[in-house]
Amino acid sequence: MPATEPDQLTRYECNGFKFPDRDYYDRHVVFDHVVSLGTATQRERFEAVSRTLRDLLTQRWIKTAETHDRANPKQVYYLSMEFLIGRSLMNNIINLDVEQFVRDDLRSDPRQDWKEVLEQEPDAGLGNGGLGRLAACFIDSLATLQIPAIGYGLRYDYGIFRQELSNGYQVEQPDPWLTRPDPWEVSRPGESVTVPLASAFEVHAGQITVQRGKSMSLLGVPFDRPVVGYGGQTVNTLRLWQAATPDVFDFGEFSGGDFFGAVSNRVLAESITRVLYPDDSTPRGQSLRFLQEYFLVRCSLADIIARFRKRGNDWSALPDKVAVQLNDTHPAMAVPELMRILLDIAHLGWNEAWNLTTRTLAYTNHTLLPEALEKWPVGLFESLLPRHLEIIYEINRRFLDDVRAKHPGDEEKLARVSLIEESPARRVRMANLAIVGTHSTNGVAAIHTDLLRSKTVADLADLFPGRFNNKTNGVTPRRWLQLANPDLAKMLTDATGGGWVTDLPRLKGIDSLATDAGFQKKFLAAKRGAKVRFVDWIKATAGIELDPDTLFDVQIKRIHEYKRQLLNAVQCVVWYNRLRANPKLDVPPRTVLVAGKAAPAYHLAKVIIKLFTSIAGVVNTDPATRGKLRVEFLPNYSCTLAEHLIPAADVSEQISTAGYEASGTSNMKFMMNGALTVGTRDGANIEIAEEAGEENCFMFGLTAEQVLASRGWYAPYWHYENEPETGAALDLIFNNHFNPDEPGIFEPVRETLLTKGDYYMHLADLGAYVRTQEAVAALYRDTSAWAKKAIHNVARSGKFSSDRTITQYADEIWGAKPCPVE
Ligand code: 4GP
Repeated sequence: MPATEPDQLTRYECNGFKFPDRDYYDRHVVFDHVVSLGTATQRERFEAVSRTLRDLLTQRWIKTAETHDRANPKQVYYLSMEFLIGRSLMNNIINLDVEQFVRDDLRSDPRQDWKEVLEQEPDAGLGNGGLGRLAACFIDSLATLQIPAIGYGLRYDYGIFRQELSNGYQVEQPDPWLTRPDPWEVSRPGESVTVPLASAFEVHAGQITVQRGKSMSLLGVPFDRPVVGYGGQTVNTLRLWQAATPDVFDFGEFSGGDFFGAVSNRVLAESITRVLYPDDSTPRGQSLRFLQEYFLVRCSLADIIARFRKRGNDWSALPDKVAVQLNDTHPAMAVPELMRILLDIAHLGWNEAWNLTTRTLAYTNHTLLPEALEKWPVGLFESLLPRHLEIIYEINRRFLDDVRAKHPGDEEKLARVSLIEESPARRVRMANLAIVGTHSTNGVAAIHTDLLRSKTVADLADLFPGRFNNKTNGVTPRRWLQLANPDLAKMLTDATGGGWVTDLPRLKGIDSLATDAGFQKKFLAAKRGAKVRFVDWIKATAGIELDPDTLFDVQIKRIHEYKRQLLNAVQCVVWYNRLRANPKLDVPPRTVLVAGKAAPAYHLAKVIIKLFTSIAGVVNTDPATRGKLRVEFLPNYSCTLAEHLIPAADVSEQISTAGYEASGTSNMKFMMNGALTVGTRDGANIEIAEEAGEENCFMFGLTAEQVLASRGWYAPYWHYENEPETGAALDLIFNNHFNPDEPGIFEPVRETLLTKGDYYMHLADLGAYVRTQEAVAALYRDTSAWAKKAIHNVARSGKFSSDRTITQYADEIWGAKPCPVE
């Protein structure tokens, strides 16, 4: 190994980056792992590649922080319990724009297997679904737009569980993603934060037991990950907190002979960031989660305020220098915590503290499902955070006085808007706290914001009409197009002259090529290339063999009744029946691909997975369907799986009951990759159809108004009894056709769809859905007509870049501007 000084190792310079010699990489292989170059594993090579790239971005990372400290701009802080970032290696290569360097140098190691190297990186699965992935897209856009921003989250030891299938049932396995060193993160114990609690606690099965009369402190240790903006000018930070204890080791207990007691506090403290709650849109009652939320808020605000003061700012400048966005209600304790800081530490008066707090904080709502709106027992606050409760009571007292003055005598309104729910038990309503304590409440798609305003929190929207605003979601084109779909990306660059990666509306440039036969041909070739890549990958990683020359019809998302995977399942059975009745039925061969995780405690969601695997087991072996219909449930849905599958999709299934999906974001990823949406008029599907043109989508089903209007009289039995195909498909499921060895396991499906009234109105939409799928099949026969619509979708997807979304947040909520790093 040559003992050269780092500077002399510089080989060439491009884009302001000094590229190290491959020696850097070799050194990381050898010295980080103490192995010879010849014997290093692919995992060790992955770490060495990543470390070399981290070396490369380090200077920009330091410079970014220094520039922000010096310029003292308004800084954005994104607080989120979830960041579903996935893998970082390819994303950083693309955003640093160093693909050539990597190809020429880092990949010239003859013993390296690049595909294997990429597979070594675990997905950082620190989130459940949409909300967590949105946070990851947002920090990418913030860095790309050169907006000074820090994401704050938790460094869970275990991310979202790994889903295995056993006899077709979901089995949850732990995801210890940090068992090997993570090459991207930097721990900064010197910047740890103390988190005091009024009572000590014990943890058992996600619940804490408070031990009164004894207080306790935790320590938040920050771990930083680089967030590289496209082009590598700005490298922002994602700071994840890990829980520890300030008194690592109790020498008193140890010398007294209690060896286990001496480290028990440490074990207890670490349990705070042990696991991500695997719950999505279901009740989140577990008290350990309450502590996690407080821990995130306490650490992040301490850090924010320390930085704000270090830059020499006066307290009164807080809203001019700091914008804190609360990703859902999970970090809503930021309201009383910031008040506590301003009252007890800065010693400001109530009115000034309140004014600064509300102008600094803003809140995003991500769901209308009432069961997902968080409410924490007053008792938890009383024993652990009494000062915060005191502040919440005082906020509420003043707020209710105002409401009383505006609406004298309206006690019911008062009860509805109060921050405290009185019965059945006294609980703090976190959504009300977030709306009252911030200057902005936004929904994530136009229809969602309208429903939020007019239905979910109508009273509060009346009281604060100016606070409510819409920010339709977006996704980052870096990961979801450039990285995920290299063939299409290259085509788009050739056809538009480039620039779309940071200015997605430029894709409009290909709109006029939608009817160009040559362009269509290239487009279809890129789609086939993506299919082949996916087919190869899923065979290598999951052992599933698929035919790329079939229509790929894809539904990927958390399994939930409102997302209506059941509608898809029943539809598959309808087609199966048609093919059994008429094996010569002329339909294009279709592969229905479904993936998603069910929350471990959500029984029906797990039954839905078993239904798909059971249908697959029968349909895929029946000669009547051979070469015509294939159903496959893909295990362990993840960011990485989505990156492989979305480019390969022909059809994007977005079939939630209208009025229930806040936005959806996979719908946008599919659109930019040229899949046609089969969708209800829900969430961002509506805006997708507006942009793409109705004629380029397959919209069907009840509207949100129709769903609401028919609640009183809707009768699923009518459909079961009067629509022959509906009845026949359901009977096949109920009569154990797909599960002869486990009779009765689909009774919960009967209960949901019939006995309990089909709350999500699957059967109301089934007929229209099947007719829509007929139209899909007919269009797919006409390759050119299909390509034309798909190209229009890509061309018109510009609105759905998270760069647009973040620009709107920056302009309309945060008042934040880019701060270029020279
Ligand atoms: C999700 C919504 O279900 C989805 O419609 C939306 O696109 C996404 O947030 C991002 O805004 N909600 C969650 C959640 O993930 O945990 O509530």
